[in-house]
Amino acid sequence: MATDMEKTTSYPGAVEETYPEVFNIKAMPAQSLEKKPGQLPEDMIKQYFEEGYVIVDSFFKKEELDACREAIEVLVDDLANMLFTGKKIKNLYKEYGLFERLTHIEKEFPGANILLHKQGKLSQAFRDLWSNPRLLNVVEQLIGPDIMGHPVWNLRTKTPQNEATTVPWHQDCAYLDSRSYNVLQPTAWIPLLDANEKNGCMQVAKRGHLKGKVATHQCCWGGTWYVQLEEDEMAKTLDVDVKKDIQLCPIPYGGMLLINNLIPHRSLANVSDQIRWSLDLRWQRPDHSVGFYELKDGILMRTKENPDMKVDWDAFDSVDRHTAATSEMQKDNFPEADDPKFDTTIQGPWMRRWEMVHMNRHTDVLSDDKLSWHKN
Ligand SMILES: O=C(O)CCC(=O)C(=O)O
Ligand SMILES: [Fe+2]
Repeated sequence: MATDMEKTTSYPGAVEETYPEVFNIKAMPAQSLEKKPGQLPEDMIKQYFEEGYVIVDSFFKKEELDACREAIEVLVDDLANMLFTGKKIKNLYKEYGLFERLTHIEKEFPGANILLHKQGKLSQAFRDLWSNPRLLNVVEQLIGPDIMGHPVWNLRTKTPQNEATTVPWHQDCAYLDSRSYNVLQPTAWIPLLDANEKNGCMQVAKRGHLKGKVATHQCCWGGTWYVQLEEDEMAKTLDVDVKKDIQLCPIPYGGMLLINNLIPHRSLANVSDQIRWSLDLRWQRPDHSVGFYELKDGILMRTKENPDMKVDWDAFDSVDRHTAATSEMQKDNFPEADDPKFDTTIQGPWMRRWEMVHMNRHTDVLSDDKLSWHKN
């Protein structure tokens, strides 16, 4: 029998099972000799499975990403108008361009960037990018011909020196329920300008996915809603050598970073004076759970039998994942925000999967019940 000293506290996110073969080179689909448009050389696909990431320096056509830039300009304009009409800001800052305007809005209404991050509708340009046939051809090299978009996609609104968009070390599975722990869910991280060390590009811990295990995370990091993975834990559980294995991933405009969902990664602080906009989009095979707590399903994009299918975007967009996550987590009797449109907090079920080492304005609305794993 375990003595009190030997008892360890366990959290729902922590599981002992490991699934290396779901994520390592054994999971690489057979590569056909004849390449479809956009497909990458086999050594790059191999690198994805062996190292957990691969940088594709040049992939998109200029007009594909320029369309996303224009869509973001519209989103920022809509946000400015909403804040102005709601008397939260006194100036629309129309004279500033895509890489500065939100920073000025943010100064007058701190958290404006979070409102934009939370808005869950896909602009047409984002839909086109996510289901871009050349991009899906690459995804096919990673997971095979049956492809579903994962419900967690993000527009990163990384204004300069902003804690809320400086994402600490994590494995993406740590945000999902345990059904995702044995599902390969590749992410394409796509910057909308040259992303580099100064403006807060990504870093990965090479080969940290090879154990096939989700390490112990904690919640929440600083004043944010993010889970965090300590470097010591990364070294201990995932065999990462934090001196040698941390890889900076600068990505030029037009390129992308492909990451494995078990690779530890983070984004650096943006110490430039421009906003580091990026999109992260995920996919997986449709015959596995997306692991998103039944809050929102994936979106089918392609099957072997029907590679050119029509994607049902409206059905996907009809569920707002942030609203679903928040209503699941808030105290029943918590006073509703004055106007939910201006609520700059984020909550989600990942907050009850890990030890809550730090509470902040995002976690204050959680019911005790939702934090009661220790009573189980
Ligand atoms: O863009 C960032 O700052 C973080 C991105 C990230 O964690 C992801 O794409 O999974
Ligand atoms: Fe991530």
